[in-house]
Amino acid sequence: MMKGNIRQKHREGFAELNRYWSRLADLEKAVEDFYDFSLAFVEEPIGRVLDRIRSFEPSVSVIGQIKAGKSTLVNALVGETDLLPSDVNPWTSVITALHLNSRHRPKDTRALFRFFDQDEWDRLVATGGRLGEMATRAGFEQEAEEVRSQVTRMRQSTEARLGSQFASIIGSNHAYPVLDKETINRYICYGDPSELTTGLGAGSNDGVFADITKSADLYIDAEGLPSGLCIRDTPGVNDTFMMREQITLNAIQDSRVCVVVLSAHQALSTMDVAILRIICAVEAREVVIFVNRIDELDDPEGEKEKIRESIRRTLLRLGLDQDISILFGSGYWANFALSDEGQLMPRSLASLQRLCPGLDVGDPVALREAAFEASGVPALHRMVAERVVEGPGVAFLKDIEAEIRLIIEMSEAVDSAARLRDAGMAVLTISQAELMMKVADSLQKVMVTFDAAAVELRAGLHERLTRARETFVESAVEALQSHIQAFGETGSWEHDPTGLRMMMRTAYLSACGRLRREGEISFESVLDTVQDLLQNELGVYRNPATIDFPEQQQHTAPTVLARTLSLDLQGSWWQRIWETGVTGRLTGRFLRFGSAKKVEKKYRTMIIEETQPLIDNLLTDFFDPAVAVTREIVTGFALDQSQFCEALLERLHEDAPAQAAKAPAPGGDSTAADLTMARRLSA
Ligand SMILES: Nc1nc2c(ncn2[C@@H]2O[C@H](COP(=O)(O)OP(=O)(O)OP(=O)(O)O)[C@@H](O)[C@H]2O)c(=O)[nH]1
Ligand SMILES: [Mg+2]
Repeated sequence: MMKGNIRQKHREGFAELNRYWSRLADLEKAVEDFYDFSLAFVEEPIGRVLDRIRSFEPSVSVIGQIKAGKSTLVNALVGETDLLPSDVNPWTSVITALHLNSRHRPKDTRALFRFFDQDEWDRLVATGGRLGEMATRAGFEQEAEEVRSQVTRMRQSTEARLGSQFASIIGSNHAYPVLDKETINRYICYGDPSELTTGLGAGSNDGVFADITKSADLYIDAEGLPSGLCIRDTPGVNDTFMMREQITLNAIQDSRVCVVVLSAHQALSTMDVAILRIICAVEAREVVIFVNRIDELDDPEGEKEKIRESIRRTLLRLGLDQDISILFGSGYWANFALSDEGQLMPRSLASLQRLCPGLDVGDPVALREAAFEASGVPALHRMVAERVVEGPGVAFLKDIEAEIRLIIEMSEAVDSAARLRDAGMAVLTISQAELMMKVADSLQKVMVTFDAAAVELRAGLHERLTRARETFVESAVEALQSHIQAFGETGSWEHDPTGLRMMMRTAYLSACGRLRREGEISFESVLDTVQDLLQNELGVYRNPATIDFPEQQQHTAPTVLARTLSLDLQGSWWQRIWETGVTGRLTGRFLRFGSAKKVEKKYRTMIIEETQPLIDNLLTDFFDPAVAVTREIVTGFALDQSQFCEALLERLHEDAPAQAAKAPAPGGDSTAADLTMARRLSA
C-alpha cells in the first residue's frame, strides 16, 4: 500500500512522456490503416515511416564525477532500486543503456554485453590509454612509460584471468534472457582489481569482464514506464586512464538530454573541468544539472542557494548560464522511499527532518513520501520528460508528419490521374521506359551537383578548422614567450584551449548549416525536374505549394570537442595526478620549458599533434556521416518521386493502352498541348 502510493507518484513523473507516446501510437495506428488501403507504389515509403515510428527511442545520458551517485540515481529514475551496482567500492566502468519497454529487444534477451574487438583492445594498450598518450606529448616520457606499463599489466592480468576464454569473447557479445544482479556485476563494474586475480569461478566474480566490456544494454519492461526511452549510466568522467572518455562522449552525442550529476559537498568547491567541458560542448538547453547527495548536508535548504549561486557563477564565467536548469536531491532518499524495507541513516534522516520541519518520522508512510518528494526524482522525471518531448519528441513528430503528407500528396495525385485520363486530358505519348530513363537521368544530375557541393563544403570546413588551429598556435606561443620572459624557463604554464574549441565548434556548425541548405537546394531540383517532366511529357500539372520537403537532420554540436587535451592538463593537473593519482610512485614536477629557442617549435608541434585527431574526427566521424545522412534523405525523396512518376504513368495507361499506342505524335505543338492539358492534380 505504502509502496504502491510511492510507485504511482514515481510513474506520474513520466506523465508527459506517456502522453507523447500515446499520441505517437495513434499516429502509428493511422499510418497502419492507411497502409492497408494504399497504392502499391507508396507501400515502401509507408513501411519506412512505420519502421521509424517503431524504432524511435530518445535517450538521456547521466554523466558526472566519480562517486557522485550516478548509478544510484539511474536506479531511482527507473524505479529499480537494486539494479545497477552502486557502492563505495565498485565503480561503473561501462556505458550501460537501460531500454524501457523497448520494442526492439532482441529475442530472448534482457541483458546484452558487448566486448571490445581485438583492434580496440590493442589500441588501448598501444597508446597506454589516453593519459599515456598525452603524457608523451607533454614531454613526460618517464611517466608515460609508467602509465603504459600499468595498462600492459592490466591487459596481461585480464588475459590471464580469462585464459582460453579471452580469444573467444573478444569482439563478441554475451546475451542473457533474464536480468540478475550477479550477471550484471560481472560486466559493468570494477571491484577491487586485486581481488580479480583469483581466476574465473573463484570467490566473487564481480567485474571479471569489466576491462573488456565496451557497453551494456539492459531491457526493462514495466507498467507506467515510458515506452521507448533509453537512460544511460556512464563511468565517472574523471576515469583513471581516460580510456573510456571517447566512449562516454559518443554516448552523449547520441543523447539529446544530458543529466550532469554533481555531489553536493563538492559542488561548491570544484566543478570538475572535464564536466564543464562537456557542458560547453553540448547545447545548454539539453543539460540538466542535478546536485545529488543533499542528504549529506546538515542544512540542505540553506546550502542550496549557496551551491546554486556558485554553479551559476562558474557557468556565467564560461558564458553558459542561459538555459541550464539546476535541481537538488538525493538518489539515496529516492531509493529508500521506493523500497519497502530499511531505515534511513541517522544523518540522512536528520537532514530530511531539517528540510521538512513538521514531518512525523514515526509515520512510515509520511516519511517515505517526504523522502521521495525531497529526493528531487519527481522533479527530475518531469524535467527529463519535458526536455525529451519538447526536443527530440516534437522534432520527430514534425519529421514524420512531413513524410506522411508527402506520401498522401503522391497517392492523391495518382488517384486523380484516372479522372484526368477519362476526361481525355492526359498526353500518353511517352513510354514507361522512356519516362523512367528521363527521370533517372535528371535525378542523377541532382545527385552529382549535391556531391560536388558536399566535397566543396568539406574542403571549406577543413580549411577553417586548420586556420582556427593556426590562430590558436600563434596565441599560445605568444603567451608562452611572455611567460618565459617573466618567470624563466621552468614553472607552471597553462594556455586554455577553450577558444580553440569554440572556433572549431562554430566552424563545424556553420558547415552543417550550409549542408542543410544544399539539402534544400537538392529537394527543389528534384521537384523541379519531376514537375517539368510531368508537365512536358504527360501534360500533368501538380501544385508545388502542396508538396512538403522531408525534414532534415538536426545537427548538434560535436561532443568530441570536449575530449581532454594535454593542453587542458598542464601545470597543476599533471602535478596533482603524479603526486596523488593513479601512478602512485611518481612525484610531482613542473614543466620544464628548455631553452627559449626550442620552445616555439616544441609547442607548435605539440598543439598540432594534439589537435590533428580532433580535426580528423570532426571531418571523418561527424561531417562525413552528416553528409551521408543528408544524401540519403535526398536520395529517398528522389526515389519516391521517381516511383511516383512511374505509378502515375501506369495509372494513365490503365484500360487505355491501345488508345495511347494509336495516338498521333503531337509534332511541334507540344507547348500548346501542355498548356491546354495542364491540370491541377493534388487537392
Ligand atoms: N548519502 C548518500 N549517498 C549516496 C547517494 N547517492 C549515492 N550514494 C552512495 O555513494 C556511493 C557511490 O554511489 P554510485 O551510485 O555508485 O555512484 P556513481 O556516481 O555511479 O559512481 P561511479 O560509477 O564509481 O562513478 C554508494 O555508496 C552510494 O550508496 C546519495 O544521494 N546520498
Ligand atoms: Mg556508477
